Amino acid sequence: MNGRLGVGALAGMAILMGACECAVAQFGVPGSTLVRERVVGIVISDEGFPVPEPGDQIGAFDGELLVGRFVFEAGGGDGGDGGDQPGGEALGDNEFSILVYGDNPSTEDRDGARQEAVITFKFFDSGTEVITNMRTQNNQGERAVYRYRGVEAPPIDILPIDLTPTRSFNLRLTDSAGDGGGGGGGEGGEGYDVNGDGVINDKDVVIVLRAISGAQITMSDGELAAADVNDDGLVNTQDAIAIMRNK
Ligand SMILES: [Ca+2]
Ligand SMILES: [Ca+2]
Ligand SMILES: [Ca+2]
Repeated sequence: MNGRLGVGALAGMAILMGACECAVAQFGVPGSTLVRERVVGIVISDEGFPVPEPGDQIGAFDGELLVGRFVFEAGGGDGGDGGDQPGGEALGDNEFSILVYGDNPSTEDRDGARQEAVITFKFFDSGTEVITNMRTQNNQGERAVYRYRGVEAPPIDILPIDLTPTRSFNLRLTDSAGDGGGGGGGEGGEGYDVNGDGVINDKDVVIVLRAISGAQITMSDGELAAADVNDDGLVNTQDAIAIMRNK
């Protein structure tokens, strides 16, 4: 009985989906709050990865919660769901501008990104309908950790200027399962940032190697915990290798 109902429902869904000519919003529309931060940058597509095309999307997430979205359009720009550019400047083909909505502290529900939460990004290729993880990088090409610091800005339509703070990060498409998967890597690779400076680079590897070699004999519990990036209770070469792979 249930099985038959299930098949019927699936068939109905398939018909509905087939009939819908509208652009499917793969990442949905994030809830809008007045706490905001804009992230601008470019998408870096290594060989074998999709290149942004009109209809493709970037979703910004705090954990599972969608907190921002950008839709690529022909001739730059976005899908008009809040990522709109101040002054209507056109964006380059691989440029993005995402408005990331923060949690409204006066509501009980989590309706946006939490302050200092690590924001992760995913890319939706509308041609293949494949979703690919993205890595946050700084302008030096180092892997960076984006922690949310949105502020409550007055509504844009009241003031002629946009007071939304803007931060710059580039997003590199990656096949790394990365985010939150497997051990202490944590969302967005924050666990690999041993010294907590927002960047995952050789400095973090060096700290772990120092701890292993005994060169740095006085490490606080906090530093030791940070150095144990795969969270197995030991600080050893596996942690150093994990950082090398994820920087
Ligand atoms: Ca809230
Ligand atoms: Ca670091
Ligand atoms: Ca470890």
